[in-house]
Amino acid sequence: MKFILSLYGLLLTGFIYAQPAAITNINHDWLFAKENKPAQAKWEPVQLPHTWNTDDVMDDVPGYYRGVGLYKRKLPINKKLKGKQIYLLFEGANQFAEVFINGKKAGEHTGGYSAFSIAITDFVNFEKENELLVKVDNSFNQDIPPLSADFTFYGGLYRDVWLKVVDAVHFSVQENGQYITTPSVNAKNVTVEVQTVINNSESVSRKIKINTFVRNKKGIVVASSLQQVQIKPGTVHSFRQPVINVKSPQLWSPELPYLYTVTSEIKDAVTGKLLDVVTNKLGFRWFHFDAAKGFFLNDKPVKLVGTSRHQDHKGLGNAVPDKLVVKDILLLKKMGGNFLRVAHYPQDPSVLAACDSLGILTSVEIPVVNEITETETFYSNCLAMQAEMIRQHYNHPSVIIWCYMNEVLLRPHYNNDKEKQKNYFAAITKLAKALDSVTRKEDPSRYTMIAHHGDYKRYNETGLNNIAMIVGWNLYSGWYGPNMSDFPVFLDTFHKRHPNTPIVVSEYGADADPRIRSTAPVRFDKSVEYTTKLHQYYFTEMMKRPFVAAAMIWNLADFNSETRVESMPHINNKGLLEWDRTAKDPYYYYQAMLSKNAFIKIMGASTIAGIADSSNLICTRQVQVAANIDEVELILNGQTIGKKKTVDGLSEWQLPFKNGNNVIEVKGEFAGKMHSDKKIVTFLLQSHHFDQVLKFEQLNILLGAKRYFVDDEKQQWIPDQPYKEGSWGFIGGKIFQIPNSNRLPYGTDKNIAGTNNDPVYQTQQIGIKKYRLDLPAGDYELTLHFAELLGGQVKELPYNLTDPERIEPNGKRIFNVYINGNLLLDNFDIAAQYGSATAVSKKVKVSVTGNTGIEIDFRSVEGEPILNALQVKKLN
Ligand code: GCB
Ligand code: CA
Repeated sequence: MKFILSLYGLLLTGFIYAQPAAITNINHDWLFAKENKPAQAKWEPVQLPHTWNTDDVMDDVPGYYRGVGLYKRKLPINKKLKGKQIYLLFEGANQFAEVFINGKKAGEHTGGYSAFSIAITDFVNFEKENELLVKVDNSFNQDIPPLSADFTFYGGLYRDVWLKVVDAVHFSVQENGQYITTPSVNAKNVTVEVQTVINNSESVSRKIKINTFVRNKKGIVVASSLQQVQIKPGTVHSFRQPVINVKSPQLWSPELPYLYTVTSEIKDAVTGKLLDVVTNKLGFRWFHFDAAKGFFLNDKPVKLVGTSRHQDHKGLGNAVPDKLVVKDILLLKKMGGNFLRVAHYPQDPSVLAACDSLGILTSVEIPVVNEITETETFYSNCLAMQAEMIRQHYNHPSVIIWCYMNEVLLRPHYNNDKEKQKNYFAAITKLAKALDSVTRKEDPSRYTMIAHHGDYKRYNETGLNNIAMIVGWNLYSGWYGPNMSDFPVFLDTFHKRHPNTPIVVSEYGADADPRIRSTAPVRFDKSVEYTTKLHQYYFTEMMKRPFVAAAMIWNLADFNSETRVESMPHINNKGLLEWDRTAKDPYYYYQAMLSKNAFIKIMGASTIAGIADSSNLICTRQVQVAANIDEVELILNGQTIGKKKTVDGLSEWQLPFKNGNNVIEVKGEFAGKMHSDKKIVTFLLQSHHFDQVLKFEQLNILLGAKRYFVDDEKQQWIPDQPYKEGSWGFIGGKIFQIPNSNRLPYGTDKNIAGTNNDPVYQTQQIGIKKYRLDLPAGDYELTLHFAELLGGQVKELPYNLTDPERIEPNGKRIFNVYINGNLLLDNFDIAAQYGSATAVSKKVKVSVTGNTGIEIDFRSVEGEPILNALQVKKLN
């Protein structure tokens, strides 16, 4: 909780140093309407942070409301404030905002991710109550980045809003009142240079004193400066204070993120009256990137390892309170991360404040993603966003990189018009150069970066590899690209060609749907196991290469991307944490690799289903233990299984699970002390043959799949098998694959309408002849699940990195289904009756007498019959 307090440092210092300015949060008592015209609005009460898109980004209807939303509230301004300057501070509004006071427009702001302030002194009425109205618009606008991206552009007043009252002479509120740099810094001595920006809104010239103090953590002043200046009426002036020396500084680092504070005060030179105060944090550190040896902090080599972060959260959209924002940074720290890529846009001020106090280095970027618009307005908006970002976040010791583009050559626009394409590429390069030079001018103390997708040739031809100081590569070999082993080859090749360019892996990762597990993980199956494997491989390869300065995992947590339709529609599942921040296995893998404290964790699901090994009443399954402990002992149900060495953070165990609850315990020694973990795994054992002693209750089978799935009702689904006598399985047909796709597909990635359990329907046995279950006599409930996987909308998605446009035939099939000779489905035509990519379930009661079991017959009338999933339940 320590730095929650420091977030409000500004407020607190107000009391401590008698700050005359007042800042009040006004998140409460708003009225909202999803409407363009105030007169027609149906108002509903809301509190900020707020977005209007929490629900419509999750439904089956493509798209979400992108338009105007109105926010209004009363704004009482005390009579005593006459003569003061009054501002509204918005930490962010997505993406275009206009501010009205008593019906008159006071100002506007373009861009959804920077803070802005609106001067309202001339608009407020000091005698009566005022009305504040904010019109926020998240419509597509070709001149405002981002134009397209793999995340959702939630509309709303989604960050904190404040009312700030200051004296006529005050530190600039419009940008930043205080800029701190350390022109020379080493372990013995630091020079601190402070520049203040002061506004005199009076009609007379004022003589003022500017006093700047550097205080250590205890509040003791370690250095100070004093300056007397004259400030002309109606002007804003920048003053560079005399350089301050701090001897024997306590340095800032991830291990010890020591923060000083720098406070500047304005006093009337004649009366001595305190007019305004501004305080920022300061950390003493120096750094550089070496193209061959990586990153150095305070002259020590540091491998930067961390994640990117999107700002949304389950149930809240992008309207996330500071407390949850800060929780993310704590989770990153707990994992052992020392880096955060604030992607793909500047985020809430509490992000960088937390990184400062927790010792996490960062890069921050503006949202120029995927593509640009070739207009002057687009360019000037980009440049303005970059300048806002740098000025607003200038003082954070955590920030070391300013980035300004992400994968801008992902879609080679104008592929059929080479002349236009040449011009478009030239415009991108020109914009990159302009952004890079603005960045270096605004802030010569930090590095510039662009993040590219893995197409070396395109970025080289356009010159984009040679503009920023650091090149970032977003690499997905083994995910969008077929082979994981292409990853180290790419790194080595680039480094050889550009031996003088520092490089970072600005993104890598794979989707893990926490509901999906596999004992034979493959690319695109969305299993947690595949993703753990990919992370282990990537991380190991990067650690071997000192020239790779940073490993930035994509992403800290799952996030909303409304256009994405995969096993979990609208969600990008590349998070180490789920959308609600529950940890997935890869998070534990990193914790084992990075954590300095003892760490031991039994990974895997806590409910598992599986078929018994031959006729034994056990099922052998692999369990991974993540640890930074050399040797681990594992105990299953009270019996020791043995000891194993941890290799690359993991030990792997083949465990014989029995039906019901199994207790797993692991333990090992770290720095002379024992550490342990314990987990209860509920195993749902399925008979190998129906004649086994195990009582048959239920069987849930995914056809055409090698993965396991837990549905909404916590039912366990297992992969299919070919029919075996005395058991069950399919007869005939083959696994469904997406036609004409060079991605090795795992079923379809379409959103299956009418269900949240998409993985039940995304795979199928195509051309199936029969399904047999040799069940004993009794009454059963049988459910057959179908979905036509061909046809319907095949969307070309902007995040789709390597796949060419896909041509898919329509699904056309008509078939009859018989159960034990009785016709269940007559001329069943799924596409015609229900449409494509729609869940269809057929339930029937079946009485088995004698030893007939259940036999399902599929007979084609036209095309190939299909079955996606099957459930049998024993009745009574
Ligand atoms: C990328 C993009 C990022 C996507 C990610 C993905 O390369 O930069 O915005 O979310 O890939 O998951 O596809
Ligand atoms: Ca905030």
